[in-house]
Amino acid sequence: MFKKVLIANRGEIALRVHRACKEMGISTVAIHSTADSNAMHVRMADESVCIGPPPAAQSYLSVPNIIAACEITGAEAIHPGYGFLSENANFVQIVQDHGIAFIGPTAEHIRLMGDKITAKDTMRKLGVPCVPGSDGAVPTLDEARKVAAEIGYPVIVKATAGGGGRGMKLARTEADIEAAFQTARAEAKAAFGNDEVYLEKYLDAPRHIEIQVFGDGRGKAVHLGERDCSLQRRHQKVLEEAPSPVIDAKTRARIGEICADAVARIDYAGAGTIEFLYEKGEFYFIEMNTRLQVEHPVTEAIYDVDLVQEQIRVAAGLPMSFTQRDLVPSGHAIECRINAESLPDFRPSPGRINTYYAPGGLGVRMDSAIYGGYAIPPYYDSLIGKLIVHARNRELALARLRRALSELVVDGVATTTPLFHALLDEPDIQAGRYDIHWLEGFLAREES
Ligand code: MV4
Repeated sequence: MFKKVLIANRGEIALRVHRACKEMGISTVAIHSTADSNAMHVRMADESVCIGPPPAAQSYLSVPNIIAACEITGAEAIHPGYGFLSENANFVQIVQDHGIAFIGPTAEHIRLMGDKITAKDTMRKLGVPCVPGSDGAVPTLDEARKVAAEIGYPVIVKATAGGGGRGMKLARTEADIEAAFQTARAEAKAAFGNDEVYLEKYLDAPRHIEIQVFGDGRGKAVHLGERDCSLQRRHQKVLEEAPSPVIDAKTRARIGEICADAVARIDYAGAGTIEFLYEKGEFYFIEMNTRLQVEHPVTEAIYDVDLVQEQIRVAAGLPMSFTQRDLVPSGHAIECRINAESLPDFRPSPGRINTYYAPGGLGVRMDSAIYGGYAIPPYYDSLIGKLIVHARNRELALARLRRALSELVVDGVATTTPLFHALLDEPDIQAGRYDIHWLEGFLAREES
């Protein structure tokens, strides 16, 4: 096992990884920008290295500075967390070229899934159900017209290099296809330096359901069920839950086995998430994320596993600590993303926190790196904490969430906490009756 791990991230996820390391007897190295000298992830780590000025491009994204921090401290492995360099294949290659272990999948797997056409093609060949669409790239407007007529309107034009909602254009009818195609290409070129696009049948009102998978890199893999992440605003998840209110045990086993089998056959290593749109009882693959996700704690709660410790084990060449038979979900978990943003417009509200009181009690987990007196810097993501509750069933989890939210105190900056109180009062939320468009509709109704 590694003796020392460098955590190439900040905030709550850096702390999350630190905690996993300490329980495994591993010493930790934090990296930080000059804006984060007083951050909790730095204070809690065994060692820390300042790697640059506040802008992420010169600190948390600076590959040479991170490699240097490893060499200075003698860290044998890097955990990337989520965001920043976590899905950067070139970074993974450089890390390994320096004799450092990357806690995550191979550069090849990251590259494969980063190209959305290759990802979809690979998954389709592995037996994963996909959204009907073009076979690969659509190079010309003529070709786009032809494919769209075949699959039928509405269609969506997506960038091969996109993902997470970036570089997508909807064409409701034939009258929209020219603009959708040209705009998607132009935006993809500008954003990713790659104007390749593909077409899919547009699903009107699906849910976003993602399957957690985990591989040992040597042909063994398991699934840990699904998370329902349909409640999003501008492609940012707001609240996630597991299990999904609309997936039963048989459906979970069926899609879970398809996903576990797919990643086993490509020798996938570590944690991964296979994203689906789910509509009228059918799953449609859209993308795979080759990292630990923000919402991983809801899966940890119901499966009673530590996904970060498992990532570290596999990266160190050890077998997974469970088999599929060991993985039996129990109860229901819900996560709320607490952002330092002011409602109703979600404007970032960095600044000093006066008082912080974290909720607690049975079935409550608060993953956060804030503290009373901490100044939230304006340079990074506005996520300041995740409140995760777990209870025997969904109704009890909702009641526990209401109780825990009412205990939370973050004084001095605006947060998204009031939104969750409002959501808990909604009959649709109480009934689990929502799709990927529900939240935007709710927020529009609240505005007026
Ligand atoms: C779609 C879709 C409808 N049909 N693809 C947005 C993010 C990216 N991961 C995929 N996205 C979508 N792809 C087809 N064929 C609708 C969306 C979408 C969405 C998906 C998940 C969660 C929230 C969403 C909000 C708007 C659109």
